[in-house]
Amino acid sequence: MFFMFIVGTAGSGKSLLTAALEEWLASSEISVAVVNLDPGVESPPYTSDVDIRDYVNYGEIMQQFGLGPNGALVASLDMGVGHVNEIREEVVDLGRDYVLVDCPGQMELFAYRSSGPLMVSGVKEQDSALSLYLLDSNIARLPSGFLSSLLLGLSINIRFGLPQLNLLSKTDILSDELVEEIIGWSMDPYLLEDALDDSSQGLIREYSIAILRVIREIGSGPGVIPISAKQVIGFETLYGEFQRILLGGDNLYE
Ligand SMILES: Nc1nc2c(ncn2[C@@H]2O[C@H](COP(=O)(O)OP(=O)(O)O)[C@@H](O)[C@H]2O)c(=O)[nH]1
Ligand SMILES: [Mg+2]
Repeated sequence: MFFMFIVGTAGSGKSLLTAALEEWLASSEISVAVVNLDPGVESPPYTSDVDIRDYVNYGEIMQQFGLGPNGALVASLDMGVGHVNEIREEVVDLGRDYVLVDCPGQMELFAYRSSGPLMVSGVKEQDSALSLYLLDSNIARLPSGFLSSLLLGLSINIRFGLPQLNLLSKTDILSDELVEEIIGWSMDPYLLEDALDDSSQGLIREYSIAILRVIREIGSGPGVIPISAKQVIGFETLYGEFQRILLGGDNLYE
């Protein structure tokens, strides 16, 4: 079994990508299961095979403990960790090759509290896994937005410790030229530095350039993969990357 953990900021397109990727893989005769790990989601755009909402009731937790949306998500995830073995068993019983895991919207709660990484390692156990990190085109279209999305992606990588693909989501809202420019930023930090130079000033520019120096040292990874879940763009490239990483045992950040 190959696990794909789909992560990104709220609204970056995780759930729609999960739905579109499931459909695409299934239509290519690849066996696929979908797991929803977001306790707070109301109506995801797919039918999940395994769902954390069968184990924890977000609405009830919110009421019972008088919590707001974020507090209730934290509590739900903490409780969900107690059921991770059952969730894993359900997934194993399905016996599919690919498992798409749609992760909670509030990424900072999922990634930075211990429940998120515990959930990830409990669900995948010894199986191969990677994370698909979404950079939202709405944010990454500006050099400063791209840089901050990239940094968030690095911290996700550190938290989960999985091989990671960085995807530029919703590229259908950008011109082809801008998509190419953003790919350029992701592959060559000097291009991003030039773009930052032109678009930001003062302290922000100084900070950004200093951060870029660090990124240059650790390596910026293999570049973002442009996709659109809405228009089913980039899935073949994505699938090629899955094969390369999962079958080749390639760790992108080593
Ligand atoms: N234009 C466009 N919009 C998208 C795409 N993917 C998602 N969206 C929209 O972005 C919003 C958030 O998507 P969703 O999948 O719920 O994001 P999540 O919070 O990360 O799960 C919804 O209104 C989607 O219709 C895409 O590829 N293109
Ligand atoms: Mg979602």
